Amino acid sequence: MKKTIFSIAAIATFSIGMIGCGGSKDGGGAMSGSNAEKVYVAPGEHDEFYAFISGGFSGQLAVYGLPSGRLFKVIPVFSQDPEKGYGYSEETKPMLETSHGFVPWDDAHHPDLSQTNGVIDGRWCFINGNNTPRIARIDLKTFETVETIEIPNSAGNHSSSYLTDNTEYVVAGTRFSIPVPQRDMPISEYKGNFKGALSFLSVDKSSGEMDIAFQILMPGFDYDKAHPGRGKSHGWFFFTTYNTEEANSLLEVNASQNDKDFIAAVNWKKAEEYMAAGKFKTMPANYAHNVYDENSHTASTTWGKEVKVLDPAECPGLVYFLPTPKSPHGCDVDPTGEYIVGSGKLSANVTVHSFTKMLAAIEGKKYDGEAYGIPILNFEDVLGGQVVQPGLGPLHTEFDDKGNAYTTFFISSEVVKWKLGTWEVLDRKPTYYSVGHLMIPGGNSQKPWGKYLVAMNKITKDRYLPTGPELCQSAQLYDISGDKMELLSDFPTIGEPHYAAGCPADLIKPNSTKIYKLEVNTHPWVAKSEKEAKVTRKGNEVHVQMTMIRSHFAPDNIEGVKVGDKVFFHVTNLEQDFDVPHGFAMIGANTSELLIMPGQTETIIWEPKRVGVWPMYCTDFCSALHQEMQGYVRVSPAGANVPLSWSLDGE
Ligand SMILES: [Cu+2]
Repeated sequence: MKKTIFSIAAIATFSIGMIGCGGSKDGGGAMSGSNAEKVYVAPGEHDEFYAFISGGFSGQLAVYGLPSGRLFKVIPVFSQDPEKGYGYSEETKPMLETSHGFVPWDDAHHPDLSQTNGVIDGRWCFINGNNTPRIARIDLKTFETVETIEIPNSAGNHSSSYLTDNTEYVVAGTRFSIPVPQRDMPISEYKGNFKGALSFLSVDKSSGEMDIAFQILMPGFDYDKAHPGRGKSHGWFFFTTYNTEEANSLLEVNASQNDKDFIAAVNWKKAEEYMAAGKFKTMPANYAHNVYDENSHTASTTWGKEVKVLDPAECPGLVYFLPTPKSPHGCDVDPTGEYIVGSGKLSANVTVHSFTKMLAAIEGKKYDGEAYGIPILNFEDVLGGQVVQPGLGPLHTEFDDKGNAYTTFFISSEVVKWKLGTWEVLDRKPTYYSVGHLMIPGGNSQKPWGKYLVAMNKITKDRYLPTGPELCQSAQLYDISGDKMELLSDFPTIGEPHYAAGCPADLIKPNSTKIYKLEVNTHPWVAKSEKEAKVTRKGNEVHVQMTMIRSHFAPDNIEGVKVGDKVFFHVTNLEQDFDVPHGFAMIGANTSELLIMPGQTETIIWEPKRVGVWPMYCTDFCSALHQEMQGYVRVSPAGANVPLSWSLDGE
């Protein structure tokens, strides 16, 4: 066993060493004259594409423009963000609620954009949290996270979040199999007892709201990646599995024993039939469903108490296993829906399965045995073709609109372009270094826009100015409009740029929200004008309904607060102009600032601990008199009888 570990480590070290010394062979370098022009977006001009790049272990989602690689916004999703007050303000704290309590961090991996008829429609972006299994939905009108839902019976929510052609479902497959239901049992009894849940969440056509429609309780493998069938394979979903050995320790060796693992092909249309026929079991569950209301600017949590579960052994035709070379990672479906690309990390070739052949094999009932009641098809019967020895360590594949596929190779650190159907390698370009995912705008739909390719790299070594032991991770932009790929630029990313989704800016830009309308604000503590601003006391709770407009708070002098009070600042931004947020900060508050958009109300709690007169101020530079946007709160001793009063300019 030890020998195997050493040899895998040796290959990795050798390869990284090799590419580290390689340097660029792109003639004049990536930023030679014409390439620089291709990524140059003149001041004031807009980029052609949006790219939504996951922040990986930052838990967030970052918005970039292509081709410039400029960062526009970090959208907080699964992690608290003091810059925006997300997860700190009373209104947004519920977004991070889970059955494990308040979880202010996650590991965000795979964004995917909503689709209509297999084409990106620019409405929502979904992304998964791996660690405490969740899926989030971001509204692309406001670029805010508006929903998070926890996935019960799941662990390491990795084969997630991918969408079907009409956004009927977003899926969440468990990476780790676990006891279902969770219980106290010996780990050594893993095999045959642990289960892997594949969850299908329905998405409401108008509101976008998610609901767990059903789960399929699969054998105890690891469900790594997934993609929907599309076009001709619409109605199916494909998941790569590894650890079909069902090992529970030293997986780098023990889960690499089988020559082939599986792609699980799930017929979700069939699942709908079984659900309608009542073939499910209802299991008790407890999961948080958090929804942000745009009018009250407030999130709330409801608790799911049960989940409907299908057992594939009792539902013939629901799931089939396609053998695929060992330890596959990516599971990618081409724009026509015919080809399912399985990338065996430890395989010399990239194996492509044929959907048509799969249907024929199922029709002919040609099986090569079964696993836990799920039929296994013959490898040769479902083989569409193989790209022979294209590189080392294939991970992920995306597609352009000309019948080409692009696969990343982690170990040999390159992107390889190959032809669907003929399987010939057409081009290869190095990445700097150790590429994971790649993204072509629309490359995960029936309609890719095959102009640019973004490679997301794990290691950057000598690519940027050093910043101590921690270097940025990075994306690289390639022009793929011609026969040969051309490296155009590098740009650093936040966290780990795990995966990304992109689309033409025109699908999103015209719908972007500019302000929240004050007249529809239904926040219970809103003050819609300075006249409505007031301070009220309920026991030791002091509620300040404060307004802000360039460049003052109302009120800006408050007296009668005492040590031991809990002061709620409910702050409404009265501005009704685009791009005029105000911030709010209070000295000694054990929380973040508030960043409040025009028309919005947000709340922070301040518990003053010391007697004195304490200032507050606006944190977001809002006008020429931004520095004048300030005020004071007088804090008296606990037993004092200073009456509660508030004023603006003495009134
Ligand atoms: Cu201000």
